[in-house]
Amino acid sequence: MELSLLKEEAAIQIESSLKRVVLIELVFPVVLLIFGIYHGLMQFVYRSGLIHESSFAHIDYYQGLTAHGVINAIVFTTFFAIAFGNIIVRYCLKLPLNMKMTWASAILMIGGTLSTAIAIFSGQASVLYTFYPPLKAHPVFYFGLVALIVGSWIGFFNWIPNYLRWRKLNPSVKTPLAVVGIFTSFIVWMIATLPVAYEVIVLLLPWSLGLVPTVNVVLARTLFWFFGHPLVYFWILPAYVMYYTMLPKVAGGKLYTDFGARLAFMWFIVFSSPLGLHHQFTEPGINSSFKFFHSILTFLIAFPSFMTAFVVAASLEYAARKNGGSGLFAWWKKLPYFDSERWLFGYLFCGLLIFIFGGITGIVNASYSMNRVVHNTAWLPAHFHMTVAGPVFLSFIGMTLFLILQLTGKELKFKKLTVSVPWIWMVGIFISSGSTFVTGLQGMPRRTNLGLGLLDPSSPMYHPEWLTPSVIALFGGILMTLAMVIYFFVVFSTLLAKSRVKWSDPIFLKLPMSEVLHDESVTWVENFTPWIVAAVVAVVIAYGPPLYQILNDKNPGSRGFLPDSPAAVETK
Ligand code: HAS
Repeated sequence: MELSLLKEEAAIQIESSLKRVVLIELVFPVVLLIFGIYHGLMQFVYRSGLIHESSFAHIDYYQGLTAHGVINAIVFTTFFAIAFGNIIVRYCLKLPLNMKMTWASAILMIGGTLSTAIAIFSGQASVLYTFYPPLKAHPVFYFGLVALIVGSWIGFFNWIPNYLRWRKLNPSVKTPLAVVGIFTSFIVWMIATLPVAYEVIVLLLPWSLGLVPTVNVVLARTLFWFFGHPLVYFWILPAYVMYYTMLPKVAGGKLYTDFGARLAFMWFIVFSSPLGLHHQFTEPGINSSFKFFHSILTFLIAFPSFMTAFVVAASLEYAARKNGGSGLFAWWKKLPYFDSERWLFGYLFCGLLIFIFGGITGIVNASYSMNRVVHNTAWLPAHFHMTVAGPVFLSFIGMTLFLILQLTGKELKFKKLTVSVPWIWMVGIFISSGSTFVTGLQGMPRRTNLGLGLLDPSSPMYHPEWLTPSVIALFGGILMTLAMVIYFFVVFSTLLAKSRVKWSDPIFLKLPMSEVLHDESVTWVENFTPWIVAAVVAVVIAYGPPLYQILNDKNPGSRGFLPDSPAAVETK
């Protein structure tokens, strides 16, 4: 990043132990991403009808899809959130972290990831990233997930004493906005992971170990989506931290309003969780009035994102005008879109552009009646590639590279190539998701190896009208893969290059932290407690009645299944 951009920033000396652990938390998932991205490309290949096989290179379609989802959406995001949180909390509160806890968290997460990976790559956990029953995985898969989640809890708990100490030392100062954002993300994570921990430990593990013959599918899936939707806000909130606290600075301006950002974060705490039934509109065994209630609540969670759109756009306008922009629209020209000294801008900005469409399509999904048209169709992966693979993924890979440079003291190699990554990725997403939105509306199913029937000319199920859009989607997927090949090339050649500093030299960290244009003081958005209490109340109201219904239904339970057979597998 341009040195002048970081010139006025406070430099915080980072303990070498923290440097090591954060680098591991950043680089380890990037290495796994190589597999995650490869299996993403293979999804496009299978789904374009290019091959008519159930596996490729000894990896089955569902095995590859599971690897793709688990690595990209669960492992990469959780590791990044912890690494970024460690850095934000250390940098903004200026208090050293308890390193034993930091390492314990990282080791548990790595161990968990490896055991999950063993289960997936040995073909014993082809259950997709949603892992909901009756698909059944090897116990090692579930143990791995538990370790990953518990490791992330430890990472979060480790920040709390520092926060409380900082509050004592600075009683009349507002908590730094970036810390508020990271804590919001992990408060949402805590609320979300409790039901999924129950699902995995109490329902799935005993079933997978053969201790009980059947599992309550409706209960398990309800607990999963109790986790699954707030999970998406756990993903997006670190990106929002960057949009509010760093993007304005990188663009050359200031954050437009501090109050707007804090209100958005607090709103996420309350409304991220009580709405997961919008993933289960078609699920039998849940009263439709509960589903309709969750549909209404879902519209409330779009509010902080709409607000973010306005606050970030206003901050960008301020930056562009400071850069010499003028006029009603002409100021857009004055943002550093392709500035190789401010390469981080493209990673954040392209994500925002993609998210406009991810957000609109989310609102379509949430509308109870329209959901009937798109549920379980190709529309869904198009939606989530414009959310988790848009703003989340681009901001995370951008910040990963930024932190690697800061922590190693290395110079960025191939700046122009670095700038090109988010733009190529964005074009790839627009092409691939654009055409899958269309086929989704025509009823093309998601999570399906289309080459085995629907896109096989020799099959009676052949849908010739889906061929062209699917090949266009494949082209988009190839562009996305190209962007990532460039990204890996930049990251690894930077990592392997000679450093300006010795490994043992002290590291002084500088983050591009934006000043605030309107620094309002509004006390009711400056305290977590009332918002957490409101979140618990909202969860009880939204989930109490459906859970009561599910638990009181006479549910025979289900035996385990594998994705390629309609017959149950025997439980021992
Ligand atoms: Fe979603 C399914 C509804 C947001 C991820 N979602 C999914 C799945 C994933 C996912 C992974 O109601 C699939 C799960 C599965 O495997 O089955 N989603 C929503 C709604 C929102 C939403 C209402 N989703 C996200 C985010 C995700 C994500 C964020 C990941 C990070 N989603 C649903 C529903 C389903 C669903 C249903 C289930 C459907 C089904 O049938 O299964 C909202 O939070 C979206 C609000 C967002 C906005 C956009 C704001 C725009 C911004 C950009 C501004 C740009 C600027 C640039 C400033 C309102 C902030 C300036 C440039 C200019 C040119 C002005």
